[in-house]
Amino acid sequence: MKTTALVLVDIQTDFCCGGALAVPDADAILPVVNGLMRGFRRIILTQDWHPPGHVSFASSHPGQRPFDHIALPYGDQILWPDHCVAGTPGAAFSPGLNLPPEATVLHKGIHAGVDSYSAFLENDRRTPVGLDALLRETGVGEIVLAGLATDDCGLHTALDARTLGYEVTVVESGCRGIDAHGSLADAWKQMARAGVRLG
Ligand code: VGL
Ligand code: ZN
Repeated sequence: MKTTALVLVDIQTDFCCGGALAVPDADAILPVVNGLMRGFRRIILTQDWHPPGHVSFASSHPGQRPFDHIALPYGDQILWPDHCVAGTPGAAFSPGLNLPPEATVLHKGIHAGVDSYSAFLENDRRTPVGLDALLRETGVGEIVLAGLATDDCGLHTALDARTLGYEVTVVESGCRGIDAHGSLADAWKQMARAGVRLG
C-alpha cells in the first residue's frame, strides 16, 4: 500500500520574517503547517543548508549583488544574500514550528559549488539530494507539500516529484513566495500544467 508523506520545505529562520532572505508574510504559514503536521505520520522537513562561501551567495562573487544573475557551468544562477549557513541560527527551523520528534530532516544545498532548489535533484540536475530514495524506500507514492518559497524550492520540489511519478498536492495556505517579477503566478501555472493538485 502506497502511503502519503507531508513534505515541508525550508521553513527556516532566514526565510521567515526578519531573516536574511525573508519571504514576504512567511510567518503566516506557521499555524497552517503546524495543523498539517498533526494529520500525518510520515513527515519530512527539508532544510536549506549551505557551507560558508556557497556559490549561490552574492558575497562569493566580488562585484555582484544579491538578485543579480550569473552564468555557472550548470546554467543561470540567481545570487542570494548569505542565508542558511549550515549550523547557524538562520539555518535553524523557525522557532514557531512544532516539530514532531519523529520527523525526518533532509539537508539540501550542501555542496559549495551547486545550488539546490529541489529536494530531489540539485540545480546541476544530476546530483541527488535524497528525497526520492527516502520516499521510495518507505513506500510513499503521494506527497502533500507546503513551505518556502512557493516559487523556488517549493516549485522545483513539486515539479520533480511529478516527473518522478508521485501524486502531489500543494497546500496553498501553507506556502508563501518570493514573487520576484511575477514568479509566483508563473509558479502556480507551471505546477498546474504538471498535474500538481491544489490543497
Ligand atoms: C530558497 C533561494 C535560495 C528556497 C533557497 O528555499 O526557496 N530560495 N535558497
Ligand atoms: Zn539557499
